[in-house]
Amino acid sequence: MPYTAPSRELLQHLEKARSVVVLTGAGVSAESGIPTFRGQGGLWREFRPEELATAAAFEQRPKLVWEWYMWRRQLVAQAEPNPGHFALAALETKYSEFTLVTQNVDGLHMRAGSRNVIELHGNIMRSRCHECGSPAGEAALDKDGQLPACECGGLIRPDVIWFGELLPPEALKRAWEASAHAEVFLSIGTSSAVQPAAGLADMAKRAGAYLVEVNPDTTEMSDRFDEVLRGPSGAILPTLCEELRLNFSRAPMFAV
Ligand code: BV8
Ligand code: ZN
Repeated sequence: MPYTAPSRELLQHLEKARSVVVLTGAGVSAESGIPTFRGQGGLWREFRPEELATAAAFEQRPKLVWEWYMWRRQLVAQAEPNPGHFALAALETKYSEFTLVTQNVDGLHMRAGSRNVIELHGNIMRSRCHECGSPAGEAALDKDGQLPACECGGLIRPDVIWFGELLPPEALKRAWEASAHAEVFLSIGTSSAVQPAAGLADMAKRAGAYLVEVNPDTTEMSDRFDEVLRGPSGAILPTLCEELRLNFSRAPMFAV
């Protein structure tokens, strides 16, 4: 698929910047075989994510919601980081202040070697109690369909943030602070449809950052970006690294 090459202006900004913020969404993991939320692959059985990723859905149909997450967990377990993930890990090494804010819950950025990662929406491979919030490791629906329960009696759920739930305050504060000081803000593989994550781009813009969108399609915020690179992140981000003379391997750079 043809894609837009980074402009000279963007390369100059990236050469001179001290602080860079990247916001990623499901599109970055699409080339790792994980379906996006709102693309054609986003459906599971006859449900849309917004119908299942809520506390109400879990309270009403915990087994159905767990089955959706078990299906996604095995997709994540089989997935490998793609060149876009590795390119972001390489990009991070170039800056003293680099923050990768992700809406994704698949952990692929850390597996690719990214270090300063903020998981705004949690992590699908972890579980926690829906009542008391205690961490519950990787507790899951067992093969007989038994729902995992906490000692407090509450049901255990995936450790992700559902619609209508507050984001982890510490993570959100760090993401806001980083965006308010960004000199370059790259929004990659997100439809910019979900708040408060999508609002980070506006914060960076108000702080005078150079805003770049990397996405094969237009999004509801495309016209607010200084530059849009139309195409898949798995192709565009390695090109960006090559233009910045950053070499990167496809293997995680740090033993994790
Ligand atoms: C909150 C974790 C305060 C779970 C997710 C009414 C009532 C309650 C809340 C609201 C309301 N109205 C609005 C809200 C706020 C709501 C919201 O924003 N709703 C939207 C839908 C309108 N937000 C919340 O509820 C947040 N909490 O606001 O709390 C509050 C509390 C009570 C009442 C009011 C406010 C919580 C939001 C977090 C929800 N959890 N996920 C899970 O994963 O199971 S969100 C979910 O959407 C994922 O995390 C996902 O990452 C995120 C955003 O989606 P994208 O990542 O952008 O994915 P998408 O499929 O949309 O797009 C993919 C893009 O990639 C596309 O553009 C595509 O073109 C592109 N692409 C495809 N291939 C490639 C590519 N790009 C690059 N390369 C490729 N190869
Ligand atoms: Zn509990």
